[in-house]
Amino acid sequence: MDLRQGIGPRRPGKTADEFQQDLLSNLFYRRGTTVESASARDAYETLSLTVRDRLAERRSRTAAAHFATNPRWVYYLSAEYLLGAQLEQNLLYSDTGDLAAEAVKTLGFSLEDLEELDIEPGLGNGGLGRLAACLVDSMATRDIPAVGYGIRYDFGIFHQIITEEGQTERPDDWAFHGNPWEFPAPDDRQTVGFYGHTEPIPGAQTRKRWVPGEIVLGEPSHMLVPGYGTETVNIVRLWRARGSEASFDLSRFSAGQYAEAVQEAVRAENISKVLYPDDSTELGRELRLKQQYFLVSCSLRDIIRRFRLRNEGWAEFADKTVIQLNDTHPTIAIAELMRLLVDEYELEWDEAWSITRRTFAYTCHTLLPEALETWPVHMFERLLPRHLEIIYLINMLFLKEVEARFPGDHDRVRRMSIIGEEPERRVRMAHLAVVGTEAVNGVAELHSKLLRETVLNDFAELWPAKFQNVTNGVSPRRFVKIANPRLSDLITEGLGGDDWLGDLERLAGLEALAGDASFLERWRAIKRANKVDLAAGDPDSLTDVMIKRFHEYKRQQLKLLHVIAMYHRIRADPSADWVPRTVLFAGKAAPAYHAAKEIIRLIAMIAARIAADPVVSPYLKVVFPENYNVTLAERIIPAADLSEQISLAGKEASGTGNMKLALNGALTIGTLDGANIEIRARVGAENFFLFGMDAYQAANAHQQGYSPWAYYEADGELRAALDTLRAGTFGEAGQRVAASLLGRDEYLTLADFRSYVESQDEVDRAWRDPQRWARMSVLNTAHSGFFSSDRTVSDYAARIWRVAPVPVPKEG
Ligand code: HBZ
Repeated sequence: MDLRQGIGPRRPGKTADEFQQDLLSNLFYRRGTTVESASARDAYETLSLTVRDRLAERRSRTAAAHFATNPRWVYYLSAEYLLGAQLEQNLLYSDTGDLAAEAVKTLGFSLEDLEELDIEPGLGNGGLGRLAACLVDSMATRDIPAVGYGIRYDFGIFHQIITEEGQTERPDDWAFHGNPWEFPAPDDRQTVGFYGHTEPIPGAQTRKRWVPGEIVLGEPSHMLVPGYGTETVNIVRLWRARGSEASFDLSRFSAGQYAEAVQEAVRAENISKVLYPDDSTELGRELRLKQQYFLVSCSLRDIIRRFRLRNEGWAEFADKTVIQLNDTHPTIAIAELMRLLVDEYELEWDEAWSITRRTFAYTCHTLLPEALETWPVHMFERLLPRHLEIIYLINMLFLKEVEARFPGDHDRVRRMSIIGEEPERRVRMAHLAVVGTEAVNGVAELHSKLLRETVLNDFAELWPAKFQNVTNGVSPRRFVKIANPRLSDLITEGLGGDDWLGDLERLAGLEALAGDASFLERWRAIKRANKVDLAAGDPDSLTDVMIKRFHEYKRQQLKLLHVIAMYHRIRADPSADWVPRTVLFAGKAAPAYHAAKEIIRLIAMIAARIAADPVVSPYLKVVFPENYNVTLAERIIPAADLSEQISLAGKEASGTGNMKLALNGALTIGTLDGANIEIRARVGAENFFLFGMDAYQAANAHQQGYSPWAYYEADGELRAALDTLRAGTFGEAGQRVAASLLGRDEYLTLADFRSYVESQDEVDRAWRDPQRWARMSVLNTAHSGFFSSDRTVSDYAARIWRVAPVPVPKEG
């Protein structure tokens, strides 16, 4: 007899009264305070717990359904997650927004007051980290049994401060006040080794014993990831490094050596102390490799533990498990799984390799050669001696395969090796990722094509079927419904229901309204109201936004040349009928990326100069709201008229900001790069401002003797803009940016300038006809349904993961 039959936790109620009661109970019993003395933070924490309980109930049913089904699981391994603020999302996903708004009034606060206190776990740098968050949202929404694994950094992406001097950084102690959304799971902690040496095992061939020199504990906690319009609640499990009990040296402490007593524990805890703030430039620091292995080692043991709950042996492991590697950061997992299977579980090499290869899949997010991770062999050997041996063996067997297919092609063998020899021996993580997985995907059509044709060309020739495309997407819940409630209401009204939030292609129904003058009028009024809320500039001006990380390939400097050209034009003819613009930049630069920080400094200078100029400032304003993050993006995107997607063609893998902006009715000015191409194909060339060379022209330019000076000489407006910078009108920052553009101009900014300015003139012409602009805006939203991350997840599920949804029964 099941003693628990009929017994279980009291389920959170659905009525307003029950919500209210739960809120008060949580205030008394979990927060330990009273209505009379509750602070705003008490109220926020209490509300969060009350909402969390509703999701936790669904979580328990999800776990039961998954356990009963023993399904194939998706494990998403990512060093970064930019989850965004949690309260509004969880209110929406638990359908308790109205109940909560009523209930918190009894504590003396409004829901808006409490949302202000909601923190953002900034555990990522940019697009790659936010994509991970959108994908876990959509996996839950599509009822896919999945766990996201990551690192619980104590300090997330730095807090950015903008002054006239440019960017300064402050640490981001995001969980300083605690994190009510997190469940610690100390019983599932794991032990991770580093350093040390390997020993042969008598009689064994490939098996070895690894004796680590340092032991660190990984302690997990998880955050709930609810699906929208479904019962599923998945989790993101984040690991935090801890010293073991033995790492505290009591004898030293007793001798008064306090710092020495804790030094080992501090060393251990440093592993999850801080997120590396670089995107796409590798520093090659040992601590980063340590972080990567820490994530991988904890997660793989957890995955195996979970597999073992329902399965025996290894025969079914690869059928029940797919592990998606979010870029190369977790790629050491391939060697780690081999080590576990061969050394610890004593499988034969070939069997272990067959399991490993069938288990993993790899997503590449870049084309920049400097962003392809490699590690010095000597560092690898010191930190992970056994893994290096395993990689050598993988490589030897792999290169034999290459030789057999291409006899005598030694150059190809050298190019494809997992170990690069020049200028020093390094482990090429992307090669390991391709060799050790079943599928490799790029993140937009052009990107996947260029991967096959360029950086991974040799591999694509060897294994053409392995290479796939899965175009990125974004969560319509966070980036339309939550970010832009006014537009969401109008869309729901226009489409006669809110089904579009779970089936974004339904937005196409808006096309029928694009000719309806009163609908267009309301559409415009919403954009204006969103601009008033943002309060960045005159709400009647054209709000022109460039929001993304600062990187030379993204070409914020091209936008600046256009700003300077506008400045000159207005000064030359102040009484002409100029289209007023508010140019908004937001984004962070890696603290060590000097050229990018110089561009930020220059923006700050130009913004101040224009603001002080009575002739120009009525028509042109440059603003730079500091500390761009998911929360700020949710305020800017709904207010944008124009979306700047102006990277040099062939450099931006996909972009996802481009999708968020188009979905919110911004028109794109962009190059034929990344997902811009797919956006343009869907919204229509007539509703997209295209400029610039294509990826093939760009790839050949330098080889064909590209000279920035030739463009300088030939184009008077460009020359005037550059001369202003060179003259020091905008300080040393301006001079340095000009010197870089007239030096090598790596990203062909000058070559695309004229075409960009002409396209911007076209933007002005379109803006002068408000009806036309509004129509184009509606059509952008209407035809961006493809860019839902729900669709992205369905593509992964069908083409790469081969997983089926597991529906979770409703409360019964
Ligand atoms: O991934 C971005 C791409 O630049 C962007 O085009 C794409 O849309 C997005 C999602 O696929 N890549 C990144 O965001 N990369 C990183 O953040 C990064 C972080 C640490 C690294 C390297 C890259 O060491």
